[in-house]
Amino acid sequence: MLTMDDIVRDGHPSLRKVAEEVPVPASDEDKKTLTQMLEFVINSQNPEIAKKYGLRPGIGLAAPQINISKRMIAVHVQDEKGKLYSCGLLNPKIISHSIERSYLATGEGCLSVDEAIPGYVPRYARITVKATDLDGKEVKLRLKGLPAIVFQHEIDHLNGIMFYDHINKDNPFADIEDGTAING
Ligand code: UDB
Ligand code: ZN
Repeated sequence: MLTMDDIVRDGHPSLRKVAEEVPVPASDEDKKTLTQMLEFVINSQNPEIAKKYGLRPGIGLAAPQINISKRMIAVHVQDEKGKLYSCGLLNPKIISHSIERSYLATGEGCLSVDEAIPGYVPRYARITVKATDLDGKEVKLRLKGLPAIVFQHEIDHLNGIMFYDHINKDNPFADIEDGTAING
């Protein structure tokens, strides 16, 4: 199983590369990697397993974070109504988005960043994502709230972008225009 030791930290070149598209249907190896990534996020939210292996409770993970420069992400997160988004996806792409923004009221963190970096991270409030799932099926997801934020954070990793790249350098907590705060 994957643990925090498998996750590369800020400064590692993998986090700044544009990751490669994954050929579909996925190879057994790519499917195995993606399944392990999804297992990691699920395990990390299990208090007993997280404590035993010292895992931070993650809601998403991108392949470049385990030093694999391929366009794969895993997400395990609930929206405000308790609807669970639990999936491993290949080649996720934002095909449309709102003009309206949203941001986590607490700011963001990252499994690859050990220190806290304060500030608002502006995201699109609503996105539509197209991707291939672990069964090789094409999926289209319409997302808002926390799930929309997680998908944007993970897809950024596939493009070598870190959350703090989006923080206003002069005033980290500057008002986000057309932005709604989300209380994760
Ligand atoms: C996380 N978790 O998993 F708003 F119930 C973060 C860590 C880095 C703090 C573990 C997180 O934000 N949990 C959370 C947030 C809420 C409500 C709630 C739980 N990531 C994943 C990551 O680094 N992926 O690359 C960072 C998140 C910041 C915004 C979305 C992903
Ligand atoms: Zn991250």
